[in-house]
Amino acid sequence: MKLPLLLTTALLALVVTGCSPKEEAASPAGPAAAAGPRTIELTANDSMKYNMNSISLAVGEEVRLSLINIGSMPKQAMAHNIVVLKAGSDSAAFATTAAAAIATDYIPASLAGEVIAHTKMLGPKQTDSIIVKFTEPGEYPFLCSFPAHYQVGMKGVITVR
Ligand SMILES: [Cu+2]
Repeated sequence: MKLPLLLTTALLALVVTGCSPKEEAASPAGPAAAAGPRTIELTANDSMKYNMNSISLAVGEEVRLSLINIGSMPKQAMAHNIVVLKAGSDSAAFATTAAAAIATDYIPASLAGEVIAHTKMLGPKQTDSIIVKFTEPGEYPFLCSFPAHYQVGMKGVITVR
């Protein structure tokens, strides 16, 4: 009769300790590090707009760039991605070449060397993310490579300092 009561008390004590906010604050490197890199959430919509066009990062900071297509138009007519290019890349030229690269989901093989990372091409309500880490300061262009979206304004810059 006494053993179950003791166990219950011990478990209760464990739960209380585990939930203590003081403990979390005391060891930020523990659970926080296990959760992975900071996430920057971008949205893309049927008006061909991202929710942000400039992102600032620290040199060496690892982040997850997550893109959600919040639109509802069919994928063949309105899909979105994020393509991050190397600093100094000509993003307008990339967009023009990419528009013809239908077979490779608008990522042109001939310019693959300029691409740091890219998400999948997303239809409505789809999401994808990429993890990036810049070891050099600079201005890194990003864009949506679906035909004509760059020209309408689906582009931006990741500034790394
Ligand atoms: Cu787009």
